[in-house]
Amino acid sequence: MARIAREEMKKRLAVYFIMGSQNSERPAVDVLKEALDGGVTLFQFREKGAGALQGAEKEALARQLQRLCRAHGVPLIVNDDVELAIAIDADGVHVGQDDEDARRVREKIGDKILGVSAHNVEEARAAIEAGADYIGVGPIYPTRSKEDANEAQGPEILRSLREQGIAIPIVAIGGITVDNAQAVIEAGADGVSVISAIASASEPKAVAAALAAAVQAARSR
Ligand code: TZP
Ligand code: MG
Repeated sequence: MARIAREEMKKRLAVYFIMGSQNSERPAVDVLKEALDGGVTLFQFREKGAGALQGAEKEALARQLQRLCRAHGVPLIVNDDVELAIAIDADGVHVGQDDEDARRVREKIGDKILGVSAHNVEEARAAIEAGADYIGVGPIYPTRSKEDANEAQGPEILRSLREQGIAIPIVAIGGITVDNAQAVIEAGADGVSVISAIASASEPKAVAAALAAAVQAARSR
């Protein structure tokens, strides 16, 4: 397998759903199933924070979610756990600035997808240099889903990165909803990444479909 092509990566980032068992009152499998039916294009397993599963339980859930993703032809990315990603042969890994060094992760995962969180142009350039396939930029809007989140930067950060020549696929994250999704695509993101908009929705399928429609509409402007 070769590294994912830039255009394919951009397409895949359209509706990037992130979830762990801690993000919903409902079973993660049920929520993901509905979200995939609604049109999620990429999934990240992010088992983190109070009450997060560990060890064999974490791996078992990852494998269950992976089965669903595969049935829908949607790649599964593992957050900050290279060993798990390799053990289950996931499609990729996402790391933050405080996680394992992106360059080392690239060495370990070969051609799998590598995503790196970046908050400014320096971090974006370093991520590209380290071999990232995409960067996650945020929080764009205030979020309650990440305890140690930085301050919200607004869609302007996306515009600013693009103006400074950052051409790598970008997914925006943090407080994104159906109502503000178009604004972040218009500012320069290739897709939107959400936890609560889908994981806390009473109808995950409808929200995923609405996000997909909003991204499509903004892209074709
Ligand atoms: N990184 C920056 S903000 C965030 C992460 C993981 C949480 C996004 O969650 P939500 O519920 O979509 O705001
Ligand atoms: Mg992290």
